[in-house]
Amino acid sequence: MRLAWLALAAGLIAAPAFAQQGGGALALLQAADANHDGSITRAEAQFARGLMFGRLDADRDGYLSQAERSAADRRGGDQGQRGWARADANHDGRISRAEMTNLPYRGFDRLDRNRDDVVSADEIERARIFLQGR
Ligand SMILES: [Ca+2]
Ligand SMILES: [Ca+2]
Ligand SMILES: [Ca+2]
Repeated sequence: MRLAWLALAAGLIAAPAFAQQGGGALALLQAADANHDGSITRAEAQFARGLMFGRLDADRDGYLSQAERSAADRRGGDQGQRGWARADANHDGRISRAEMTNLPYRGFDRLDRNRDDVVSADEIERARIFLQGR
């Protein structure tokens, strides 16, 4: 259960390869809250994913190459390759910023229980309680 929630929270903004360890998922949630109002809008989730793309795109050519994805997988753990294959919508072997930001926001959608396109403070709190195993 705990692991599932961790993956879910990471999936809130992360593309597949970034399941983080320990408190990483909560840190991701908090980092996504760009205006620090305690809730995360879909736009904030998209923005956070764009930032992550920027960090991974080491040569800044606007695409994640195989080598850049491998580096991310080494940092981020295991669930990488399948997710990357899914992300490459036009099958050109590299992931564009649009392909990454257009990936489904499964974690976001799961946390946003009332479907208002905002993960509210109490929806985050619910996730936090699960993540901390209480
Ligand atoms: Ca916010
Ligand atoms: Ca690149
Ligand atoms: Ca592509």
